[in-house]
Amino acid sequence: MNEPHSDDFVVVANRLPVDLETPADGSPPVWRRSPGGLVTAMETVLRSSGGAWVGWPGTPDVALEPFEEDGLSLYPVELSAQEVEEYYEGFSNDTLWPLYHDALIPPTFDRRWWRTYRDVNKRFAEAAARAAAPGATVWVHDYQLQLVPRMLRDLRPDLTIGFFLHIPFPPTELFLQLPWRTAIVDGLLGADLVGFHLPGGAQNFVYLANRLFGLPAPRGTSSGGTIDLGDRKVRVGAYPISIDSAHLRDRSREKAIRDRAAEIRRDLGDPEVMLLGVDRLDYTKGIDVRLEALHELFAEGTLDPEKVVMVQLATPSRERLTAYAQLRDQVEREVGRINGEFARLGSPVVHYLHSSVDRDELLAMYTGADVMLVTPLRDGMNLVAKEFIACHGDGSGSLVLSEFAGAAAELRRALLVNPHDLEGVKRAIVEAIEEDPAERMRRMKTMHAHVMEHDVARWSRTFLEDLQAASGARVGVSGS
Ligand code: ADQ
Repeated sequence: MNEPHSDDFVVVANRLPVDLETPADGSPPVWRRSPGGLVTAMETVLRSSGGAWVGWPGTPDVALEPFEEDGLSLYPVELSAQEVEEYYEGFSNDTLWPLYHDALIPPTFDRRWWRTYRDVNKRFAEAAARAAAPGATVWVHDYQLQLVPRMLRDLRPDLTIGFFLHIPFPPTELFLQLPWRTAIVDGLLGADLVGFHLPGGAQNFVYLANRLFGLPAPRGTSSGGTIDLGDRKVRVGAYPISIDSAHLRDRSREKAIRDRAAEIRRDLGDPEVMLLGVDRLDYTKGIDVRLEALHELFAEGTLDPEKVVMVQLATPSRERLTAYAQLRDQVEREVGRINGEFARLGSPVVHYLHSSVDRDELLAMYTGADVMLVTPLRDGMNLVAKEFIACHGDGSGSLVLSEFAGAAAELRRALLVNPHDLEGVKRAIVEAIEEDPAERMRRMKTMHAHVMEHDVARWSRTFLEDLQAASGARVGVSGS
């Protein structure tokens, strides 16, 4: 078999960093960078350290041998169309995703989906076991793979295993609704270190492990601690993820990006204020909230549609799920309503793109925008907020940020809003536009300095150092 050699460092995630796409014109399949925050973050980490990546190539029913790509060993995991429907669209995105995001829509509890989730997690664990060299470090990611740490430990007790959750870990009362709650917590406890974005998530997990397994009170601090399983210890902690800040800052200063930013503003009709939203089209992101606020501000005459323009980028996401199709209709109706009432011929007030844009175009949009609107009802971190800040090293620009995004714990100088409080969101948008320029610059400079210092390299370094320490402690305890 033409397998790459096994690796000392292995990332396991639902998706590979590249997706296999089959063009409609019948030409051969091509690899494209896959979307989302996890790939953005981990690709930066792995490209600098080397290693292997285990994941699904994004197309059902394709069996691929492991292969090398740009210095990385990629181990594709095959999923059938039915598994994609039950493990990915079903249990991951229609059970866990809503449950972990405050049950914004009711989670579906389906026993068949659960069985498929378990089977697919087993397949990922087996692939990771094949990819990992003796004594290797394996870093498992996200809500789709919460059973993998335990399954992998059973297969390969020699490994150091870390797990990081990219979405919020829910309040315990919500988590306890899950019929398979004990199996999920047990799955995670297979890791040496379980990481969350925020201390609150870590605390909830520690409490649940304690309650579901009747373990002794955990030792530790308010941001996590150590769970003692008797024969083994599991460390739990908070690791707020970030971005490749210096890279984005430097790129945003390049002439080509700045020229494109100016050109975008010209194309928008040289508005006095450019508002920007950038999201996957997801009901957690509060796209409807900001559109409703904007509609009311125009209707009341607080904002002038001749002077203020909004751009909303919405990456297509999970389109086969009903809640996502309904959200798309709702957002598009609201965009149509605002433009119908306030636009002039040839000059829309809201420019809405239901597509992904390439990285340079995105940087130009961030650089050119005056106000970034990040209003999720719940979000693990939200990298978009940090990306916007990285592109405003000159101190320009304002960030309106939901208190319910993980990023709000760090970006305290943003204009923080409760997205459920429409009047508050409206006030923050007006404040962002009318704020004293010196105060605006102080806010942005403070946030920019924070994002520069707390970048994704620091995030992964801290996690991996703690993982090594946790695994050292495990070996010490078990004597193996
Ligand atoms: P996501 O929910 O995908 O991530 P986010 O953190 O904002 O959300 O990351 C989205 C990424 O996709 C960003 O890098 C952004 O630049 C990019 N993107 C979004 N829309 C785009 C568009 N139209 N065109 C091009 N690029 C676009 C999950 C969690 C988050 C958590 C991350 C990382 O839901 O809470 O911050 O993982 O842990």
